[in-house]
Amino acid sequence: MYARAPFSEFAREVRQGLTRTDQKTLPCRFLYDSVGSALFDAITYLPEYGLTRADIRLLERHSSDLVSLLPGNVIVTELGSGSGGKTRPVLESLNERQVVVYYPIDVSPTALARCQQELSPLGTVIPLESSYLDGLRTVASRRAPGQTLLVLFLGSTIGNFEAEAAIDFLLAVRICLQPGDAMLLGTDLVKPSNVLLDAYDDPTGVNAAFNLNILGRINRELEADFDLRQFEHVIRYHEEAQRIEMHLRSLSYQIVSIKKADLIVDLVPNETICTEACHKFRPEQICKLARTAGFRVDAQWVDEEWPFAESLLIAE
Ligand code: AVJ
Repeated sequence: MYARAPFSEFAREVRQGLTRTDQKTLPCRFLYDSVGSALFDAITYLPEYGLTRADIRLLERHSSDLVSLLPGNVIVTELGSGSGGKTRPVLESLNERQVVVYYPIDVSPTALARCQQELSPLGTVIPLESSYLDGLRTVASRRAPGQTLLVLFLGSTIGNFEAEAAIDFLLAVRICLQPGDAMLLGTDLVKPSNVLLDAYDDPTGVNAAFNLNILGRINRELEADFDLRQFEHVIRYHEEAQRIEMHLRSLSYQIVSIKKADLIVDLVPNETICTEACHKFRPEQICKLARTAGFRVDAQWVDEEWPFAESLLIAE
């Protein structure tokens, strides 16, 4: 009897999501292989998708205010830095008053390499290729006495967490911090549903390609035979839950084999696979979330053009 190779983390999570009896799912973090990251980059340039530009505008406009609210010697870390494209204004403002030490945390080694190359002129950049919390624990263990830690969590990535999981995540971050440490939290705000639907289902089809790519990735990395042309990109907005959902809808009855997950999946017409949930917030909800996790909110900046907020959370 031959011993099957252990499943990769990707294979395990794909099995788990596609064998669910209620709603089939795929974890959204697997959207970001090199193709997916490039497609997401393209999404951020779309006229319909204002989130990233709002994030950047607020950071450019308010980084000096932010730095002026932080005492003493600050070290900076970023959860999910990517190539650090948005972080420059924060480091530049800090650089005006101290030597900058910045720990970008990301799972993508290519993005971290680009981040180090681009931001090293502003100070010491120490990339950490790890999960958010493991990386944060490493940074917290390296802080010198009297140093304040600033954690950047930008781009509304917090929106991918379900409500309970968002609290649990912020609590886990809080545990790694000391009173007085800071977290800058970027959150996309509630806005009219037609604006959101256009942002996640743009007429150019970039979001659709970003979504379909997760099936392409499974084909490439897990030897599967998904026919991407038999799936359609679908966006649902649950107004009450302030939640955008990205789905792939099966256009026919299909049987798909995923060799490296030792799995055969069948999909009936119109059945969907949910690939991402993006929660939107109201400013006061962010303050409540912060308080629940042991932070007070010392400042909140909201973009006029595209409702998005940067909130400065201080560990209590
Ligand atoms: C990277 C999670 C912030 O929710 O807007 C963009 C991802 N999904 N288009 C978002 C995304 C579809 C994006 N986040």
